[in-house]
Amino acid sequence: MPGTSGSSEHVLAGAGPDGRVAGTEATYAGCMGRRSPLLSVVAVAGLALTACSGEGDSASPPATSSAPAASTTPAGTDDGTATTAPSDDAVSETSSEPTEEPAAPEALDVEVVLEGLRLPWDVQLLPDGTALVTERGGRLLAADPTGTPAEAREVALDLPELFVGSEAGLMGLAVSPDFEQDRTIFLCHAAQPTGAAPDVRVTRWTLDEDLARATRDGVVVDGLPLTSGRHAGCRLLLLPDDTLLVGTGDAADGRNPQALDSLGGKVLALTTDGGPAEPDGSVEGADPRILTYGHRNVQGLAVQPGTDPPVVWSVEHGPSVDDEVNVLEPGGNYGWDPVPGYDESVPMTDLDAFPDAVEAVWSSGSPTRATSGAAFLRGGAWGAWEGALAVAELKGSGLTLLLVDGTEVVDELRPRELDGTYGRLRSLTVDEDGALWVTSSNGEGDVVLRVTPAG
Ligand SMILES: [Ca+2]
Repeated sequence: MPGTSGSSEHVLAGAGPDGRVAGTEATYAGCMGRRSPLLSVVAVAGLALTACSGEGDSASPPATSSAPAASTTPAGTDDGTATTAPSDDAVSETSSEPTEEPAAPEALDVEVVLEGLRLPWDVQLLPDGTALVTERGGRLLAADPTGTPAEAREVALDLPELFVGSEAGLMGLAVSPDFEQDRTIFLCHAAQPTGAAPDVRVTRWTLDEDLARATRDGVVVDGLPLTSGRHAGCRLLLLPDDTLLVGTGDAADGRNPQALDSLGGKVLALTTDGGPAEPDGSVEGADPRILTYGHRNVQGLAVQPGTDPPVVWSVEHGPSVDDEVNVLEPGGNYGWDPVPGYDESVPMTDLDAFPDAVEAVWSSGSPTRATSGAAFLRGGAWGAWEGALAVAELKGSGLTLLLVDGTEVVDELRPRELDGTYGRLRSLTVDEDGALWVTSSNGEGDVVLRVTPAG
C-alpha cells in the first residue's frame, strides 16, 4: 500500500502481540530444508523448530532457494516469480512492548492430516467434518480426518475437458451452505472443451451419499480468460446469502483487468445459478457479474467475521513488488493496468492513471511473497490473534497474520511453526471449531495441515 508498505515491513521486524520478537523469525527461514520430522502425525512445530534457532540470520538466503522443490518443479513457476526472490528484508530486533491485549498462543499445534499429495489447491470441510481437497492435476479427494493421517480417497469426477498447465488446473472449491440437503459443491477449473476456446469456468456438482462420485449439474460461469495457464485465479467464496464470489486472474493479458466486458482480473458476484448477484451490476457499463475490477490475480477471498453486510477481503499476487490485500468495495477499480502488452513494471495500484482506484490495505512491499489463500481466524482459543487475517504465501513459504482494526491492518507477524517448515503454502480455511486448514504447494509430497493453538 503506498505510504504504508514500508511501515508494514517495519512492523514485521517488531514484536508480535505476544511479545515475541520477530528477529528470531528470520532465523527460521533458514530451516526450510528440515522437513523430515514434520510429517509425523502430530508435530508441535514450535518444538521441532527449536533446533533451528541460531542458524542463519536476517540475511539468510532467499526463502525459495531452500524451499523443497520450489525451483525444480512446475510449482515453482507459480506467478512467474517464485524462483527469483531477492534476499529477505533485513530484520532487526526491537524491544517488546507491554501489551494489554489477550495473550496470543504461545505455540501452535500442527497436525498433518493428509500427506503424499501433489499440488493440493483448496481444502473445504463438509458439515460432518469430511475434508474435501482439490489437486491442481484434477483429483478431488475426500478424507475423514479422524484418522491420523487420514486416508484420502478419490471422488470420481467426469471432467474430460480439464486443462492442466502452468498455474491452471483444478483450483477453487466451495461447499453449499445447504450441503446436507442439496449435496452441492462448486469447482473452478481451467477447461479446453472440444470445439470451443479454452477458458476458466465454475461448475456445479452433486456428491453422492458415499462420496464416491460427483455428478456435474451445470456450468455456473465460463469464459474467464485463459492463455498459457498463467494467472488463472481462481478462488471461490460463498457468502451467507448464497452469493458466489469468484476471484479471477488476468490471464497475463494486459487488456483484461480494465476491460469491463472481460471476466479476467476481477472479482465476480454471482447467484449460484450464474446470474449476476446484483441484477443491475456494480460497475457502470460493465458485465453485471463484475463486482470489482483492476486486479492481477485474486487467489484469496475471506469474509471478515462479525460484519453484516459481509465485508470481504481479497488477496492477490504482485509482480516483483507489492502483493496486495484489499477490502472489496462493490464497483471498485483496484488499479492494475499492465498495458501495452503485459507490462509488469506498472504499479499494482496505479493512482496516476486511476486517481479513484481503491488502495490496498496492506502490501508486501519488496520482495513479494506470492500471497495466495486467506482466512480470518475465529474462536477465543486464538487469543490476541482472533479476528486476524491469515494469508498463505507461496514464494514466502509461510503464513502472515495481519492483525486488523476494522478495515485497517495494525500489525503483522509470522507464526514460526509455519515459517518455511512445509514449503510453499496455498490455501487456508477455518473450520467450525476454529481450526486453520492449510494446503502446501511444493509439487510432490504435499500436505494438508490442521493448525490449532497449543494447549
Ligand atoms: Ca491494486
